[in-house]
Amino acid sequence: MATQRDKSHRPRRPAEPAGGAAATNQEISAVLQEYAELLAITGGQQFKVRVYDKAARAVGGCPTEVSGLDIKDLQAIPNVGKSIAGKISEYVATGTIGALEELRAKVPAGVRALTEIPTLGPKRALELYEELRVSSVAELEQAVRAEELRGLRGFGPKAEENILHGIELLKHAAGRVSLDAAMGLADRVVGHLAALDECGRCEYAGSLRRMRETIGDIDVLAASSDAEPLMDAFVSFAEAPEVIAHGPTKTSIRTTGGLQVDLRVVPPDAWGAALLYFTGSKPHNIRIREIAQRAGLKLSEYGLFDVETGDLVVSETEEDVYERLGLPWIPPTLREDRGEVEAARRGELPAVVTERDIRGDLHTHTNLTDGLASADDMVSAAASRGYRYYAITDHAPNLFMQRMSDDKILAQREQVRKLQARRPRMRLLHGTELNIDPDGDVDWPPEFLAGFDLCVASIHSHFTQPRDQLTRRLVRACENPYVDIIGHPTARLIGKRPPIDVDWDEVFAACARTGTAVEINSFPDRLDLPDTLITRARQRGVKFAVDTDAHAEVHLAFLRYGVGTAQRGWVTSDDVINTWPLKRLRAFLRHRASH
Ligand code: DGT
Ligand code: CA
Ligand code: CA
Ligand code: ZN
Repeated sequence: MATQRDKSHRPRRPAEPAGGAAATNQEISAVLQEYAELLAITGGQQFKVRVYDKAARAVGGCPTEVSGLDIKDLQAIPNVGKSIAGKISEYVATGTIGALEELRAKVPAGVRALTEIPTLGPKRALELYEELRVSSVAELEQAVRAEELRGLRGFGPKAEENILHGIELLKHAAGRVSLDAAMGLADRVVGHLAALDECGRCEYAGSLRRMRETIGDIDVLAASSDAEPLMDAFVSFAEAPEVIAHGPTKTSIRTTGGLQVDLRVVPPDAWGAALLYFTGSKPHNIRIREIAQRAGLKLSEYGLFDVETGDLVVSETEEDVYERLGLPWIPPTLREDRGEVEAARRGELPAVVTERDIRGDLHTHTNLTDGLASADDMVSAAASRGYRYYAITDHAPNLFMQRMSDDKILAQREQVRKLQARRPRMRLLHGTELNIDPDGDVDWPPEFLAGFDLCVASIHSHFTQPRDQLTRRLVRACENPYVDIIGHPTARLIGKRPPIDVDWDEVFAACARTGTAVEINSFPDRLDLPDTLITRARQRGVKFAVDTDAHAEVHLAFLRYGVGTAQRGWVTSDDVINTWPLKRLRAFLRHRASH
């Protein structure tokens, strides 16, 4: 998935690939996506725009490193023909694409600035640019507020509201990137440093370790008695052409993607206190510093000290520090000062769900609809993760562009049976992702729904209905005895589409009453439910399904983000239906249909 960073900071590779680093799939995908958008603005043919768009998604979901493929193998990627394959290899070799540069030159910078607004398509951006002569987001905001759009054809009050909302989203997301973009980079940096002889422990800290939904900058911490080689290796990190600061204990770089990474090197015996400090959050740190103070101690990134003697008390591990303060170790995902310190003190910290607890994925797609891989390949990938069960839930017919039919889904059911015969250790479930229509109805009648092992139901359209209608819509979906899980409940796309406006307490009450699970969707641009709503649902006794909504094999690994989000909502494994043994899960699913 693309990052939330605005596109003006989008990865721009220099003509010479920096330090010979191979382009990542994510980066190539972003370049193809940009090409599609520029084509759309410059009046390129619709079908061509769509092909580039699909190719961008296919590259993003490709299980192998695209930069290592030759022209022939590139064309095996869905929607990548000869011409796109040529562009990809041009990009890998030179760091740019001639045709892309031409398109970039054609589009006025002002229009590109306006398309940063997530709710404004390229066509409308161009119209506004030409009609109003506005060429920046700020100018457009001013024009909307001065009611200058009122005279334009096709821009009613609803459009004004949409634009202003998009500008809000943009401001909110500015400078932050998705969890996945940050995690990929952090893993590479940590791998790069950990390979050095001088490097002891090395971990990322900050908001990334706490799994916040977006990341401002990456904080990497390393333990070493000899910091210099680490700092030197860090500044020569291939993806970082810009060094912001280079010092003996802290060095900061900015990557080609525009993301800042801070490295701090601490002596090995200060590791625990430093990791605790730089993991944050700041409010959490403040709370535990207060506890230290009351005990006559002083806590800093260097350790826990006795105030009177100035002696170091402990600091080697986080556990040491917490323990000396009378606390159990608190998982990083809980460190937001949302009551975790009090709970820890009382010995009431939740045993939050972990990735290891998850026994299967209950929301996944295949290339029968908009997935990129076959059922066979998805099932193999699931099996290699050690899952005990796995559900295939392709889109149902009312999402028209997916062209699902009764025949196709029944044929898939047969195919799943055959795959099952070859997989005695993993139970395959045949399901579907239904569309909750504006009235709360779903695609198929009860008789047909009864044939599925499970049904996820999600909102994919009419996101801006009034609050009471959206609420009723979700409640009705819960009341459908065949709906087992509400998929990506708020329908938000982080930085792109706001969450729907719903009375969540009413919906969660309906979920609890009807035994409908709520999804925690792991896709990095969804993370839906968000952590604060998870807490509210949990307090009402709602059960959760932590799913990936995978559209490619690689997406199955997004699970870590869903689990992290669940942890941020203090969810335990008992709260999550896909940690349960198959028998208990089946009973939960059956119970629904017997209502
Ligand atoms: P971000 O980067 O905006 O996504 O969020 P964080 O939490 O990673 O924030 P960042 O990078 O500014 O700082 C990393 C951690 O360092 C932060 O979570 C807590 C710690 N920290 C930074 N400045 C302070 C401070 O002034 N006081 C305390 N107690 N902790 C701080
Ligand atoms: Ca940070
Ligand atoms: Ca930082
Ligand atoms: Zn969906």
